[in-house]
Amino acid sequence: MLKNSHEEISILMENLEYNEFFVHYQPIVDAATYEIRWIEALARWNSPIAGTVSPDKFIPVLEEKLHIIPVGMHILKKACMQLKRWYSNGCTNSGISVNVSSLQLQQHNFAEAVVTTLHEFGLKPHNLVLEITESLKLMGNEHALQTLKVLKEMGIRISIDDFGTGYNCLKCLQEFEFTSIKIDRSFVANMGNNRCKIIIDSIISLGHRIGVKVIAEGVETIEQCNQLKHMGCDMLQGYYFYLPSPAEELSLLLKNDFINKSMVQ
Ligand code: G
Ligand code: MN
Repeated sequence: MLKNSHEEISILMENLEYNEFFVHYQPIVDAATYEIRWIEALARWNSPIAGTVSPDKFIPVLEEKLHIIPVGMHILKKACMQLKRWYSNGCTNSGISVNVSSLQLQQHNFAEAVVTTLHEFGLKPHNLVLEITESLKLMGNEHALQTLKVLKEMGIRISIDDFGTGYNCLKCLQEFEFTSIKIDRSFVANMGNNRCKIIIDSIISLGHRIGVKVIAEGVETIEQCNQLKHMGCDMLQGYYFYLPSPAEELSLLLKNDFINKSMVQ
């Protein structure tokens, strides 16, 4: 019986086929209106041997083996293709948010590859957000910072993911003008704790004082939702609103939501 340990996943990944990876989609909503602003593309892996493996387990192995570079691009392309499809079917006007590893940013041609992908699917830079984690590896890497600057100047939004968990988060904010901050879901999960609430409140004020939008991820209950809105959080994401779902499931939901909205306007 496979327990999906780091070693076992490493072995499974030796004969990797990129089409074993697929994408689930989870909306990010406006905290005031609950309208869908962005749809995050979340990588999923269906190993022919081990079945579905959690991203918390397979992403570190992909990074270690540098597979994250082609797999990350594969996910970006799938996500852009799906967004194009939603636009063509009149399902939504939200943009797509894609996770990017700092290892991808270190590639010399990453910015060009992103532009080529946007062109390929007829999308505009403002339709795309790139979510960056692994701040530790990002800072001090001039090429990665330069890549981010180039992408941002083109109009692509850059979000810092899992904020509050990396050692260098504040340094990141000093070195690069991110467009938004995503508060890590571990803070949201512990909002019942007063210290945690103060930390969230402080991240929101900090974000607003430096002119960035603040998103809370991992919102699972109405209490968390109301408190985050009360604290002035701009956008919310989590099981309380939408579970990560296959594109087809979200298509139906987006279409209905979009039709309802256009009828009111
Ligand atoms: O690192 P990043 O924030 O991109 O990771 C997102 C992961 O969090 C996804 O794999 C997704 O399935 C998961 N996720 C999304 N919403 C929730 C939630 O409300 N609670 C929890 N525990 N996990 C969530
Ligand atoms: Mn993310």
